[in-house]
Amino acid sequence: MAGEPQDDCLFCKIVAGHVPATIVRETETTVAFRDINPQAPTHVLVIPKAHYKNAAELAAAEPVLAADVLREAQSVADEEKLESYRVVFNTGAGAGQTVWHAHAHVLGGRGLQWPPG
Ligand code: D5M
Repeated sequence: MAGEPQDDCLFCKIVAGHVPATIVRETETTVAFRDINPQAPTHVLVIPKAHYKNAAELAAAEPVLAADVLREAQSVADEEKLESYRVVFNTGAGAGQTVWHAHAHVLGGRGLQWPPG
């Protein structure tokens, strides 16, 4: 069911503490941890603790929680002292989504090109 932990979800396992991660922030509703394959000097993933398969499903079901994720992205940027940063929600396999639990990539610490690849 939407929002419930999924046994086969890697990020639900990180939320539960069953898979290790370098956690940089945690709130009642979100967790932020370093990406295992960083694409920038700062590359942190912010996730809702509740399981939704992508950002669109999250925003439709729990808009306040979606806002929590965005607020945490800013908090990560503040902690990492990022003047500029990018927040990315890859949505769908064609856009590069590989983990089917909504997550915001927070990228910064270097110049970022536009358009992205
Ligand atoms: O982003 C999924 C991201 O998740 C990708 O950048 C790698 C990262 N990842 C995968 N496994 C881990 C673990 N165990 N810890 C931290 N980060 C991880 P997507 O947008 O779905 O491609």
